[in-house]
Amino acid sequence: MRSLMSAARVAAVLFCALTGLAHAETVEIRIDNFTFSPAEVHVAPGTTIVWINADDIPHAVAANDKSFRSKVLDTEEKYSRTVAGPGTIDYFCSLHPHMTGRIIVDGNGSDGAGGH
Ligand SMILES: [Cu+2]
Repeated sequence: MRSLMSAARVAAVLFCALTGLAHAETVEIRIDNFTFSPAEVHVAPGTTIVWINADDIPHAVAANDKSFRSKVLDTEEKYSRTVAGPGTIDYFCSLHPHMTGRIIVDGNGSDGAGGH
């Protein structure tokens, strides 16, 4: 009994350590009025991007380089994608190609990456 309890405790601590290491950040991009908002985001590697269709018509998300493509999202539907990077990911709405957005995945060291 006692060993079972401590095993559970170790598992819990391990879980915390792992999630901490993963640095799981989430960035939301809302789709509204034929616009990705914000249209350009700067994120750290490992960030999960969540697109939410807040428009009353369907939209979809597709990478220019075809690395990902969502299904058609109805109102309030979501699509998420974790980006590795570093690099720039340009994407568009496959139903309305004039809708475009950009994800810039910055390197780990934040110094020098931003600048003014
Ligand atoms: Cu669209």
